[in-house]
Amino acid sequence: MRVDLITIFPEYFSPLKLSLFGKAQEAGLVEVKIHDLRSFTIDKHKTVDDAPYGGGPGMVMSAVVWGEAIDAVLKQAKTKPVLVVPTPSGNVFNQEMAIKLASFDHLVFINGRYEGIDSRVVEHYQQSGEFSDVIEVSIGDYVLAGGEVAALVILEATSRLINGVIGNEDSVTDDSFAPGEMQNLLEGPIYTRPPSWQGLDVPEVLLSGDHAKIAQWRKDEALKRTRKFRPELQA
Ligand code: 6GU
Repeated sequence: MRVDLITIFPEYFSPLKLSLFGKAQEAGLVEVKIHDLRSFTIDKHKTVDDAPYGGGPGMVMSAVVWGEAIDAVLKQAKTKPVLVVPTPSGNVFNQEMAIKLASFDHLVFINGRYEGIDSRVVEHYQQSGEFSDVIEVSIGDYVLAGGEVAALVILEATSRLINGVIGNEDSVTDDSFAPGEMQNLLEGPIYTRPPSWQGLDVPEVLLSGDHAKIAQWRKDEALKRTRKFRPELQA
């Protein structure tokens, strides 16, 4: 997968060098390019924003500058990419969306700050046909200062679903929210050695070696936890 990230804060994406995502890049499974939005400005102050039409607080990011940056990324594209637009006013991100994003071979993230990006940017690229899809996505019901952290969240959830990125494929299929047996169940408690710690013992059943009984116990515990924290998932 190829990922382009456009931002006024390229340093926000330095964690992508680490851990699974870093290894995925070294292994050639993911190729990431970070672009500084300011390098596409034309004035000497490198302005990326302006006051909102109609008044109101804050500043709006310029469609002109974003258009230049996005067109430059499109020129380098080998296949039609998907445009991902992190915004608190998008669809709420979930595992199903992560699975969908993991199936594409090129994602372009445009990461706005301030009050957001001039709405004509999304409208234009929805119409132009240069992207196979334009996806506006929120990571939850709260407001961040910009899209960068949301893009990191989306990329972490997405990249671990790409074949070869995770060593143990089972840990993907056993995920809470993953389609299958455990869909709509939160994962229950987990333990490793020692068998007793601070007076707390690992549940007997996990030491029994009875795999059917263990699977049933895990399902029961998952159900208990789901009823406690996320009853709406069961409905
Ligand atoms: Cl994607 N962006 C911003 N700025 N705030 C958010 C968000 C995204 N998702 C939730 N809050």
